[in-house]
Amino acid sequence: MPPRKTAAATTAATPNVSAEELKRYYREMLLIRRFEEKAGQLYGMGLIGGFCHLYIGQEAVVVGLEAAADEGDKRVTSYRDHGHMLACGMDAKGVMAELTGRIGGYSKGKGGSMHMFSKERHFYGGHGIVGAQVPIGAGLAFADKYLGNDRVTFAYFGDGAANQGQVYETYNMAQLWDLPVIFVIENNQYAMGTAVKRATKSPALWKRGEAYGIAGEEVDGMDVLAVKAAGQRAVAHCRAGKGPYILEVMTYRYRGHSMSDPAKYRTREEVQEMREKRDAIEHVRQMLLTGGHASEDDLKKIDKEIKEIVNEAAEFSKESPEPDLSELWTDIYADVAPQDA
Ligand SMILES: Cc1ncc(C[n+]2csc(CCOP(=O)(O)OP(=O)(O)O)c2C)c(N)n1
Ligand SMILES: [Mg+2]
Repeated sequence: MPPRKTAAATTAATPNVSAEELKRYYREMLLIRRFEEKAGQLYGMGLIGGFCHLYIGQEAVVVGLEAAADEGDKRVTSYRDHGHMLACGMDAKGVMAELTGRIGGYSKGKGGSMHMFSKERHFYGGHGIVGAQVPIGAGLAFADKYLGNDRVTFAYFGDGAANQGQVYETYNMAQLWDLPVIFVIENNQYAMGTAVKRATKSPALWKRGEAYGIAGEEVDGMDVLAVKAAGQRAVAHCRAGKGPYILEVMTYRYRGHSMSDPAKYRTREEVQEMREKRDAIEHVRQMLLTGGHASEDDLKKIDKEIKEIVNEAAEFSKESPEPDLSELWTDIYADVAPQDA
């Protein structure tokens, strides 16, 4: 990954960002990080079962792209989905309670980490099958095109998923039908224990869209403002009816693939270097401080607010009861076929 510009240079190059916006991004990224740290703790305490894939390190990707989205736009992603839910406005309590398998969770505690949805926030999961969300994303975009509105869909997937055949079938159809879908490749450098360079000889994943005539670009995913700017270009392209767009967002996950990861495929030094030199939250923090947009005290206040939200979510997720056995028989079939989108 190329070295990032200094905080001062980045501020100078992005004069159109207000202090309020910067603070919002700081707050949103911090919420994801603290939420994930808490989820990791609850997992360690045995309160979360099954798999749990944390998003720590990748926060700028989803916060930057949500900053480019409008109300009514849709999103669908993989199992590494807690950050996406929080960033699109889903409630931390409902997400955490789902992780602990409680009735107050988004799927009444019956789905867990990889099976949450919100019709209100246009969040369509949470998919455990690698790459499965990509054709689903194209389908969501197809619905919007069919209905004649100007919504766009963000279909997030990983560098590993980018080697799946269904991704390319989807590219072909999406371009053929000019579907308003943004394919977001979250390139965090690894697919479980496999580094990108061990899995492909053509590392510019976004360029694979060229074979189908799909426009795209690579973005620094540790810079929330760069992500937002690229997101705006992608959204404008889709809303103008020009078809899909690919964003390959270069990022890094600090934690293991899931909570059970022997971490033998990379060195501690590599992770430490990313944390120290490229951290997206620290980057915005420095921009706020050096630009005189916030004081240490202002930031401490934000940190405290976020901690409270996360602690409340954790309390709720412990106190909310487990679903009753009768819930086994509910939410299996839809009562009515959805008519709107
Ligand atoms: C079809 C399928 N094959 C394999 C797996 C096992 N698996 C789960 S996650 C994963 C790696 C995916 O990596 P990537 O797409 O880079 O996403 P990341 O975990 O880095 O976010 C694999 C192989 C699966 N869940 N589904
Ligand atoms: Mg990956």
